Amino acid sequence: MAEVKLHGGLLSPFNYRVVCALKLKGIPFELIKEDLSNKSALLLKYNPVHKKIPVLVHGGKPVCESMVILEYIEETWPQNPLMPSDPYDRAQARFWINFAENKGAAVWKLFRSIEDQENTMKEILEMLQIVEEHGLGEKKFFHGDKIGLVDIAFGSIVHWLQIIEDIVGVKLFESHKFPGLHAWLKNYKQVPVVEENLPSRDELLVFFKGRYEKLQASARMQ
Ligand SMILES: N[C@@H](CCC(=O)N[C@@H](CS)C(=O)NCC(=O)O)C(=O)O
Repeated sequence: MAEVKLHGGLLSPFNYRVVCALKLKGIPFELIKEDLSNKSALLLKYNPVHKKIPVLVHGGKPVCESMVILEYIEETWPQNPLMPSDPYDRAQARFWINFAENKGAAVWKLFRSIEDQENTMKEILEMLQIVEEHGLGEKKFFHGDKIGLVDIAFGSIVHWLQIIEDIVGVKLFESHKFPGLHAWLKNYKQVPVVEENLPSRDELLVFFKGRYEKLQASARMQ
């Protein structure tokens, strides 16, 4: 099998998506940890447009953007499918992946920008409400009984949101408001690959708190 390398970082939610998909498929890979304050020449070569992790390199060919990488993994290694087989159900899954990518951006905005936090929090609550009402229904996972790409897309958003909430000092993802999503998160975290690879809350808190303080200090200087 052609060599699989992942340029990433252990605490990145986007990297985590790729690790989950590769492990669920049983694909061996080498993780190349990038220092984002001093990006490697290879990362810049492989992702010259965004210069971000994760980048999957398969047989020397780079693929960028976490959800694009996940679809590539799904198409390249069909074992243990992470997308539904029915075209209509696949279209639904893509709808929710697209929703996660567009609306989930508010979570990263809450962390990165101290401006307009009230509106950002409103956007996050709206996103959670929509997923609660329309995304999951009575299902265990988004696709039914088994974990799939939509779960992986939302899993990173919701787990990291809980860390960001603690750092920013707000509480949005409350269990009485989003009981369906809380039940889903419990199921999601019980999947062995998810549980074994999800960075711990403490590690994430220390790392992201440091970054948040730096971001705030530089915003105050502007
Ligand atoms: N939309 C991208 C986001 C990737 C992303 O934001 N990666 C961050 C790490 S979590 C990064 O590489 N940041 C470096 C930078 O912005 O210079 C994806 O899904 O892959």
